[in-house]
Amino acid sequence: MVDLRSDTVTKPSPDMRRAMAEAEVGDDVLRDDPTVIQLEEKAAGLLGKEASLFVPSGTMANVVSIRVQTHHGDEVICEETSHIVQFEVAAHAAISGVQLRMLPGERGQLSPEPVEAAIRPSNIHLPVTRLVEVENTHNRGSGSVYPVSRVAEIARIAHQHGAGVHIDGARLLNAAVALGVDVTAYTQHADSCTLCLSKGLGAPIGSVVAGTRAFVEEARRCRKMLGGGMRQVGLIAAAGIYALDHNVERLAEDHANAKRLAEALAGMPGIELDPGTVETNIVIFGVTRPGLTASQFMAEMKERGVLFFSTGPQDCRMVTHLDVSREDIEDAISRLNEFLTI
Ligand code: TLP
Repeated sequence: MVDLRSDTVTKPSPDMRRAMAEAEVGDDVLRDDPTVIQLEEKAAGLLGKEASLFVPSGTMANVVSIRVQTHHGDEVICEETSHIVQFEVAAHAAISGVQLRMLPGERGQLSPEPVEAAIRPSNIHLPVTRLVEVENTHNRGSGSVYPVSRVAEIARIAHQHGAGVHIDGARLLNAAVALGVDVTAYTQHADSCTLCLSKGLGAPIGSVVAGTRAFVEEARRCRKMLGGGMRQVGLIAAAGIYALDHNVERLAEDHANAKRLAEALAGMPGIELDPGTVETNIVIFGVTRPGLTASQFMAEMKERGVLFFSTGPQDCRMVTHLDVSREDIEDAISRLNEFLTI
């Protein structure tokens, strides 16, 4: 099976498992786990922030970030296909009581002018625009990478109007590697940012959320409130440290594999795809063969050993990651070709 469902499907390598087995641990709710502290310091340094917090998932990272920086009844500006809107079980309405103000974007990206136009003036009838959220890379935007200048301009506008900026950086290192920039080129503009260790970086569990020391202390209380206070979790944090030490630069291989896959798919009958849109490790394409839906295509290819998800009635997503080699990609390409050229 070539598993292209998500970069979340990676399994810890033998070396990563060894690091986990050998981790020093303690009760992290009591701040006694040296491995978690090491991971949090390392991630804060990487992201150029005062502090960071280890959380179980990217969803919880977004939840605590938004909860800490908003009040019930506030508004959060975001792009309409962003993960916080589509795939977080309405957590931000349910837990933070915020209204998401969804703006249309281009391949998932907000533009500065509509953000500025959407910021609410002070008026007794209106909610307060408290936060602007940016997702980079953008999942449904087929892994699109924000230009650094665009994030800087959006943040300048938000801050000028008294709103904060949150980056959903589940795949932020993919963006940094794709552009060949330091990740702080983005994070310096954000009040809070997340990073998933369990996606392209290959750890089995976990994300970090970073910001000022005061923000992270509040985020820690919020994590506890949500039941996310973990005990001897250095076992898992060790995988995160291993991932940051070994699996960042190699994201470029995933990007090259996604590009190869996209270029091959674009030439197959019944597929609509501009390979120019593939900047990182996510390939989203249309299925145009008459009578074939995306879910039928998915089921047919599962039979033939290639796994991926449909993302709409006629759209599919394939994601490359460190458990998929170039040979696996070539193998998937020939199986896809075989089916589509029948
Ligand atoms: N994305 C997953 C699914 O939830 C769709 C995937 O397979 O791509 N932000 C972004 C941009 C994400 O893509 C995801 C996960 C999250 C946050 C949430 O992370 P987890 O799954 O750890 O809660």
